Amino acid sequence: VHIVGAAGAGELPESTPWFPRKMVDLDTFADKVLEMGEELDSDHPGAKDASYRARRAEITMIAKTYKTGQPIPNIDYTQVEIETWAAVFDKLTGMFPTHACREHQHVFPLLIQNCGYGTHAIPQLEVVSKFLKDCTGFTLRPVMGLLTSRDFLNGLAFRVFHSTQYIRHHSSPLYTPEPDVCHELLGHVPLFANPDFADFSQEIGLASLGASDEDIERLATIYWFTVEFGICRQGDQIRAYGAGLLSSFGELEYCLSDKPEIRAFEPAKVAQQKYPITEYQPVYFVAESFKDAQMRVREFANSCDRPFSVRYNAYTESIEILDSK
Ligand code: NLE
Ligand code: FE2
Repeated sequence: VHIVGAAGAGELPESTPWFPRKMVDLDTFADKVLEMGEELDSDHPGAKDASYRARRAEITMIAKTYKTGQPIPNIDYTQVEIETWAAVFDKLTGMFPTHACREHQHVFPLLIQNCGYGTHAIPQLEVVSKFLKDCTGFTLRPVMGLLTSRDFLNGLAFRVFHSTQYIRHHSSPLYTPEPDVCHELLGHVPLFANPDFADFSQEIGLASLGASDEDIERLATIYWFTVEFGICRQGDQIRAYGAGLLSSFGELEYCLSDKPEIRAFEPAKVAQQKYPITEYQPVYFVAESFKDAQMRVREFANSCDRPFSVRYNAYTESIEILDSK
């Protein structure tokens, strides 16, 4: 294995899409958000609520100006926002014991003890990010809304998770098609505190660096059916580990019912699966364990047509290019 030097951009094939090499390169993603982000879709429950829109704009300003290394500014959440959070929190914590995977259940009490999880307040990203850093080296970065799949997945290579800070509209606590702070804090955060899951997520991120558009599409689909909507076998039961399930009490109930179709987690097949983004998933894929899923994703990544491989150097917070392929 030969490591191409840090200034080795010229040594990659010219057709290689740009990708972040250093943590600070993530600063360039800040204002490249997709439609559903900055401007709300017309069927979004908050679309016609002017004060909701103004509040979102206020909160997303933080993400717009955030730079690597800065503490994430706290938000002074309003009473209405706290009530929405409390309703979601209450409902979901009642379901976690019977629906969430054991890794999620293991971490949840630690979040209550260390990060202010509870119904009285919405936990702040900065506190949560520090907690995750101690657990697995993952950190949070505020984001204005949906990034492109490429940018979002590239962040995971650095163990950086882009997280929204605003909350869903108070009229729809049960389900929202887009990420919000309930989704990030109740769905994603507990899993990123688990070492195997952190490795698994970073594996997808590393595979995405400099990948072709087609491979980004495949990796984003795998991400969708694992990190967002994954279910896993635990003993003789099936449990949810995907954040989109763990933050929606409507879909959490539904995904373990006999209504959806369940298939085995085989990345090459998962990568081809079409999916809706504004309603419950018709199909879920069941992983045997995070380690097993990671091995399968690694195999899949090796089958992608990228002429180099990469590894993350945590000491320098940068990507090393390996020309071993
Ligand atoms: N449907 C999820 C929820 O209501 O929390 C959000 C999914 C974001 C991909
Ligand atoms: Fe998510």
